Amino acid sequence: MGRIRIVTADITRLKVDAIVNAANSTLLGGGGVDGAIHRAAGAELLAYCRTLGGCPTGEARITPGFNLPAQWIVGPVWQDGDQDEPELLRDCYLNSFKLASEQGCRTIAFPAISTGVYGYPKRNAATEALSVMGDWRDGFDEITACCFSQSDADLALCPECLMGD
Ligand code: AR6
Repeated sequence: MGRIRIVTADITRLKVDAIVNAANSTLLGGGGVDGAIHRAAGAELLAYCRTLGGCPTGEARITPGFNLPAQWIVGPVWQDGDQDEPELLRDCYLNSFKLASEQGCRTIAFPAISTGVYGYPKRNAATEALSVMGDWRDGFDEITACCFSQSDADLALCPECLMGD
């Protein structure tokens, strides 16, 4: 069974088989982690994404990493908690795991999907993320939950999140 680690880092710097993006449904770039990944991967990534025709919320698409190993994912837009957001967020993680595993990836890193521009409450998002990660431990050597600040990492380490309450 692989380990799950919670780190504070810039996801574009991690040496893993696949990194997951939190893109918008066009896949044509944005701010936040999406912008950072496009800058680090280079212009070839945007050219490749133009051929994909977008990606609906909850689904995932995979691309070569170009200057880094990158996989793409769309996070759900948080509305009021009553629009299937938890299911859609779980689908984001689930479909990313499926694609990465089909490609033979053994290590994978996720940002905190939907918790920035999309406004998904961070603690709820961490609970969902860590729960799906737990379901996929057998298929990977290492799953990294990549937080962008120490306070986000502390939040993900709270007992409620780790126990999936
Ligand atoms: N490494 C790791 N995490 C990061 C990095 C980084 N380099 N940069 C930001 N984060 P967001 P969303 C964290 O807004 O909420 C884009 O414009 C950040 O602190 O990037 O899913 C897309 O194009 C936060 O915790 O993604 C979409 O339009 C987390 O990554 C929209 O934003 C996600 O924040 C998607 O919104």
